Amino acid sequence: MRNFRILFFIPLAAIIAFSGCGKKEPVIKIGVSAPFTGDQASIGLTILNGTKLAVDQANAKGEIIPGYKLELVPIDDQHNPTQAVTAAKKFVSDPEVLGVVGHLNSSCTKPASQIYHNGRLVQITPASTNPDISKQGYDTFFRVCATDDLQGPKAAQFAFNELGARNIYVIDDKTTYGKGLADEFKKAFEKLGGKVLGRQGITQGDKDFTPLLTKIRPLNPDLIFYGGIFPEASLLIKQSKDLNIKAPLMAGDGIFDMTLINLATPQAAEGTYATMIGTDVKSMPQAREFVQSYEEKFGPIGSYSAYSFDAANILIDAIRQAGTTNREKVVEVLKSGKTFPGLLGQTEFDANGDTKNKIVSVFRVKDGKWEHVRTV
Ligand code: ABU
Repeated sequence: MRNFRILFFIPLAAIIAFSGCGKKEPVIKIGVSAPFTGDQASIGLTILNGTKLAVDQANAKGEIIPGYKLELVPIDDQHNPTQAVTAAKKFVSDPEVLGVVGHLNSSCTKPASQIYHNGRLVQITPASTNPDISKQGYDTFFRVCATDDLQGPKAAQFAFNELGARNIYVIDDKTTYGKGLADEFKKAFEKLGGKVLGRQGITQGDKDFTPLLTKIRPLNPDLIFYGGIFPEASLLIKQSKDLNIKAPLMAGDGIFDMTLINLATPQAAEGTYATMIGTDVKSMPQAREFVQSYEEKFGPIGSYSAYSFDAANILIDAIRQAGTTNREKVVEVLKSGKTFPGLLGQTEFDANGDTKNKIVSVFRVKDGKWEHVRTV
């Protein structure tokens, strides 16, 4: 019996080898990197899922370049700049990778962008909003969302003009994004005539903000502005409510996630404000099909689902237009000033790789959900 098996398997292996059945189909790889595990995973996964949906749909529709299939290569950067640079090096060293969607955190995107530039590999970030990233002169860098030099002032105008805030306290998480956004907010708020009662930096991963909030309470601010991401924001909200601080918390896109509400508790999160770096995608008729397909596969759409879907589709379109697996040609298509239609409207990149769509929306937590207030 054993001899029979050997006699059967050797010719079968030979047939597979010589017929080409075992040969790998040519692929074009799309990298995607963000925190897929850890405390920021719920927003990082919206980037993975939005990109995956775009890649799956492109593969289902047909070939991008005749003979090639798209393959998604995800790498978890754990919102750690060193890991992000390692991920960028891995993508760059694989000649089959023609572009990357990522990263989430500006503190990751900024150092990684140099690696992509050296490797002539296109990077499109769906979420990193620090404005300095696109001022480094890297022509491989592109971004589909608005930046914090718009988001900060728009938030300040909303706080001053619409919420009537005059005396505020500013906290940030000392990251490229958090500090940068808080700086932009503070500058614009003071220019409007508002007063900043104090400012304090915290560290990502900190859990107890009671000493800081106890210091803030007697100042009686109208609003607390936070530059940072939802894990720390949710604790700031919960602990400020526990201390009976009346001031609502306002922050940028980094807190626009259902996890913030769940972690802070819906009761404590009620009345929290967040700006978002684009429109209210979910309510747009042209996004209905996307929302349905996404939710069937992954559950409710999240903060960067639509942004990463557009970023991936723009990248795929650029590869299709380049018609070759040469990275430099993909860069050239994206730099050419072409317009790419998508959920976020017509995306056209400026000379620095930033989208010309400069839209910021305000959301507020109402009845345990994020509610679109208006586009500002
Ligand atoms: N834009 C908010 C989260 C990502 C970042 O810019 O760091």
